[in-house]
Amino acid sequence: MAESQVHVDRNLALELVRVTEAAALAASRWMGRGDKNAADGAAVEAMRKAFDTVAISGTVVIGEGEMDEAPMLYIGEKVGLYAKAGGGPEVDIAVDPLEGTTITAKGGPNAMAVVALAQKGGFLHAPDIYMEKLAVGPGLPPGVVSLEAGVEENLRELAKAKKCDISDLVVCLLDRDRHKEIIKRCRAAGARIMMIPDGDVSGVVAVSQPETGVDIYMGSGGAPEGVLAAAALRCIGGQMQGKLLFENDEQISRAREMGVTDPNRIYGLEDMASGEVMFAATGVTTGPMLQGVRRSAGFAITHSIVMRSKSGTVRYVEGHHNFALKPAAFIA
Ligand code: VTB
Repeated sequence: MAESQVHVDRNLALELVRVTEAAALAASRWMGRGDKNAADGAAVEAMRKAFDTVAISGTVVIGEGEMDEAPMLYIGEKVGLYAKAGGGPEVDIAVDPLEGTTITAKGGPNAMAVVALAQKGGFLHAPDIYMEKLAVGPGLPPGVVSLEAGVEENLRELAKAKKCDISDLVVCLLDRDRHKEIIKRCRAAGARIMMIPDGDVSGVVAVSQPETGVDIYMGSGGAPEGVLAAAALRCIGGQMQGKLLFENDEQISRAREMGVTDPNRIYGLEDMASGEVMFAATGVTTGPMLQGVRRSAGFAITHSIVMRSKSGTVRYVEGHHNFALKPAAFIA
């Protein structure tokens, strides 16, 4: 293994938490204020600044959009302490500074700031289109569910592997009209359903957290969010498949430019996030995965998760932030 990769592995996981903490702290100021763009903008800016202190030479591969449509954290942007000077470990970065902008604007549950890091070339360069997703937790036979199988078959096979009835299973998916058919078929098969308003990164990750009660994630959501969720599952365990859902030829040719060779390909976990991967998220508003930011005068408490694929260690980090002592860049 290259020297630089050893360095990545040893030192970076906790540094990533500081990046998601900064974004979550900034976004939390906008909770329930009805302005999702302001909430998102604050998270992006704080995350971008926080990256400047992280000892990497990073390239954003999943970000806020193309260079001409996003001022910061755009795809291709170099971030990190060594981004300009060179040196330092070269890594690829996937970000969603505020996963759940509408949730935050409404003060709803389960918004969070998310970052993942991989060795160079480790992430699928997913275009900003929809992805069909399917995920189940760890400890199940490989291929127990598949995007090639129907809803009923997947539920049947999962129930068999879990030695339970289909009626014991909980399917999580985004509450969207486009999911009417899946919902109908799940209900007809006897499964129970948990619909989430937004935030399918944590929806997917929920399959690997037994305390959430979610057995399987189905349905379509953002492709970039799919890659972030894949990074998390690489660390925490579980199975996931993703298929890009192209709506027109322009999207297909754009994806080809980004390296997608087969538009019909079904991606596995390793195809979306390979090699050594790290994942960090900080809660903005409270959900099943993380507590949201709690603020008082000059003080805030954050709750984060950080994990590494190499060790499989999952850490929950509670940060107590004293604004009187914090560098201005981290207080937004
Ligand atoms: C999901 C969800 C995001 O986009 O990926 C979703 O995780 C998919 O798009 O929080 P639609 O909203 O069009 O269904 C978000 O909701 C962010 O926009």
